[in-house]
Order: sequence, then structure tokens, then C-alpha cells
Amino acid sequence: MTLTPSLTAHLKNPEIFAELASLPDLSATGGAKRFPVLNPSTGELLAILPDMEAADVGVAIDRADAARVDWAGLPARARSDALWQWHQLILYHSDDLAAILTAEMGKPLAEAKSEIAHAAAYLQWYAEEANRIYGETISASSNDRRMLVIKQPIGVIGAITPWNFPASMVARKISPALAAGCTVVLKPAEQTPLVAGAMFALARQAGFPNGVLNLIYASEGDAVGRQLCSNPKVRKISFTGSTEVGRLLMRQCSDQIKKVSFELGGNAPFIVFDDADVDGAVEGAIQAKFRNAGQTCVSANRLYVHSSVHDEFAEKFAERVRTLRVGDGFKTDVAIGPLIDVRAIAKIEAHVSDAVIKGATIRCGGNRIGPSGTFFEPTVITEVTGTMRLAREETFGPLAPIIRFDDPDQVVHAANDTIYGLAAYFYASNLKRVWRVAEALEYGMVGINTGRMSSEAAPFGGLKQSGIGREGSRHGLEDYLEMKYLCIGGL
Ligand code: TXE
Repeated sequence: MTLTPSLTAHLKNPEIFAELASLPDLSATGGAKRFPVLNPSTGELLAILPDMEAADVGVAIDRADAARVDWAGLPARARSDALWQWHQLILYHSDDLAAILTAEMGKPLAEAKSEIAHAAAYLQWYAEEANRIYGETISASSNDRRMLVIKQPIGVIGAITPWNFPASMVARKISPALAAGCTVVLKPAEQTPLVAGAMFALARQAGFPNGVLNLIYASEGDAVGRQLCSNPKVRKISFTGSTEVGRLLMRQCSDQIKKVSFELGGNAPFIVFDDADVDGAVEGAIQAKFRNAGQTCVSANRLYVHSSVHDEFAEKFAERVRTLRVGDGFKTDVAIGPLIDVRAIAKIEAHVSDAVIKGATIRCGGNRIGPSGTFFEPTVITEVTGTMRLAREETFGPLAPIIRFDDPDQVVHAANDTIYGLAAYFYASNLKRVWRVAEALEYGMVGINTGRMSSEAAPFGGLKQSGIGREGSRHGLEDYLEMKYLCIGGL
């Protein structure tokens, strides 16, 4: 692997990540194929990586399988200590990790730093949680037997992560798996493999035994996904990405009835009721919509605003959006970085033009900017209706459509009218309404009077076609454990 000066120039301790250059140490990687990693802000080349092939994936799976029994057999305290050590190293090197993340993904450096802190928080949480795996005893049906349930690691986990949170998604999958006693083969997104590589280099320093963590660099996901799903040594697939690829992986896992955890697309409603604190809702919507340039699965995709506060909200919101500075994530005061690639820009443009043709009004923004073709102005559109593409599909960009409503019951119905069920937000003050709406929204996560709710301590995941399973919290650990019933007779 080669790291270029466009990357190393941003690092305080480039020598620490020299180990990146020798990662991964999969001996089967003899092929000549390579792929580039580019900075989406500038198009600069950051690194050239080995493009691993089927044989390499097989070797990685074999290593993970060989390490499985010993890792699971360690005392929980030893697994906890290794996770804790990794957490400390990530915190110590957080500036460099954030710089790698901004270089390959584009997000503003301040957001990258907060993502690294969030990633470290998962490691800390599961370092603690590793010591709290409990079984249960059951009242026996007769006195000559005892009945109990024990929890055991599932085994080898195939993990596939996306580019939008390339550090925290890795930590959110790997740390509960390791805490539970599983071993892991990870394929990070092809656009953002470097921060994952850097985290693995630190994991090596943290002292994880060989084979417990295995990294696959690949220029696309299809072949690796196929192998992870078809190899019987892999006992579970944990995937974050598009619903389309989630469906494909589920089909590929069906032959072996392989376990899956999926965190897929979303279409989050953000409802501002007539009893809302409008200024609070404006700030909440800025956070829920424009963090990571709108490239989050929990991004507010549809803003429903009651008629009585619509004009005030739309005006204040658009005014605030106009202050968001767009640019290279390494520049200070930048709030919106580039989109991941030109394909993402094309999707936003298609959503904007569809809405305008159908009668919507652009209040601010609406255009791509800059020479790289990857920046888009933060955009607010009003007079939006439920039939427009931007209200029905996940835009995954800095585009905020506002839909006016009058009937509070009807708006909950409209909010639920989607195949997705990941995150929803609403602003209201009446206690009865807060409770009723929170219960009625068909979503795995509901933010009430807040635009930001992710936490390592809370279960993250969705209903309907947004996914299966939960990540984070004690529930995230359960997703990597099997339940075994023991019945001891002849007592
Ligand atoms: O996702 P993909 P893309 C949504 C969002 C976005 C859209 C497309 O709407 O606009 O998906 O993004 C790997 N078998 N989300 O194209 O393709 C791929 O290499 C196995 C929401 O980037 O799903 C990468 O590691 N793996 C989401 C990962 O899947 C495959 C985050 C995600 O890529 C594969 C990202 C295959 N056949 C996109 N094809 C979220 N939930 O936050 C690709 N991959």
C-alpha cells in the first residue's frame, strides 16, 4: 500500500501510521490489482491499496475461524482490557484519525473529530459491557432437574460498513462483536478504507491476538459480500448501507439461514407542531438535516410544519441555512463538506428538478458549486407535496423539503407512509401530544424536541425496510450472542 503526501501532510505522527502501509498482512494478497482512494473535495490521490480477491477473503475467514475458540475462551476481563486499550489508543491518536477521515470522506474536521470521539465511546462502552454478559436460571418443572440459559458468542462475523461514518460504523459493529467473544472479518467502504485501516493498525498495538480482527480492502462490495454470505464459517453478516444491498445480502444468506443485522436506508420525518418552540425546532432541523452534509441515514428527509408556524419556521430556517459555509473540510468555519461523489450530486439535482417541475419553490440554494463537481449548496424548498421524489426517497444530501400541514392526525399518517422506519423527529410541548405521537410513529428511534439522538448507550436501528437488529447499548451486545438452553437432569 502507498500513502501519498496529500494524506501524510495532514498527520501529526505519520510514522505511527506507517503500519498502515503493511496492513493487512493477509499472505494470500499476492495479486497485482490495486485501487485508488481519492479526496472528494479536491480529487487528489490519497492512497493506493491492494484490491483483495476471493482467495484473500477466504484466508481472512480461515484466520478468523482459527482464532475463534481461543478468543471466546478468554476471561471476559481480558477481552474488556484489549478493547479498553484500543479505546485509549484511538483517543490518543484522535487528531490524526480525524484528519484521515476528513481527507478520504470530506466531512468538516470538527465533525470528523466528534465522530472519532463517538467511535471511541463505543469501544469504551463495550469494554465495560464485555463484563456484563448474563444468562438466567429457570424454575425447574421437577426437583430432579435444573434448567438454565447461557449466552455464547455467535462465531465469525462478516461486517460491511459504509462511507458516511467510516470510523464510528466500524467501532459500532466490531466492539460488541469482540466483547461478545466473536472474531471479525471487516470490509470497509471502498471510498473510505483508510480510517478503518488506521484503526486496525491501532488495534494491533492494543494487543488483539492474530486472527481476531481481519481487514479486507476491496474496490467494490459484490464479490466480498458473496463470499462472506456463502462461506459457512461466517455465522453472521452485519451490514450498514443501502436497503437495496441489504435485500441482496438477505437473499444470499438465506441458503444457510445465516443470521443478519442490517442498518439500512431511512426517510426521516421531522414534524413541527403548532405548540412547538419554533426557534428550538429551527436549530434541531439544522442538526438533523445538515450534519454530514445530509449524508446520514437519520437525516431529516421531510420537514412537516404546521400552517400556523409554517412561514415563521421557513423564514428563520432558510436564514440560518444561508449562513452554513460550504467547502473543503480542512478549512475552518466550514459546516458543509463535499458529497461523497458526483453520483450523489446527480441524485440531489434530480430530486430538486422533479420538485420544481411539480410546483415547489426553492427558498435558498439549489445548485452545485465549485470545480470538483462534488459540492452542493445547502437548500431549502417549500410548497413540497408528498408525491414529489424528494419526499418519498432518501435524498442523502443537503436538501431540506418543507411540507405544510393542518391536521395533526393526518401528519402522523403521512409521516408513517413510507417503506422505511429508522428515525423520526418532532417538536411539540403538550405532554399528551408528545406521548401519543411518540407511540404512533412507526420508527425505531424518535427524537422529541431534539435534532440529535445517537449515543453509544442507546439502541440504534430501524423498523420496516430500515433494518433488522440494534447497535449500541446492551441490546447491541445481544445481537452477537447465541442463547443456549441447558437442562441438567438426574439430580
Ligand atoms: O451504498 P451501498 P452506496 C444509502 C443512501 C445512499 C445509497 C447508496 O441512500 O445514497 O444508500 O449508497 C458495500 N454485496 N446509504 O452506493 O452500495 C459497499 O462496498 C456486499 C445509507 O454507497 O449499500 C459499502 O461497503 N456489499 C447508509 C457498503 O456496501 C456491498 C450508508 C455500502 O454501500 C455490495 C450508505 C454487495 N453487492 C448508503 N454492494 C446508511 N444506512 O447510513 C455494495 N456493498
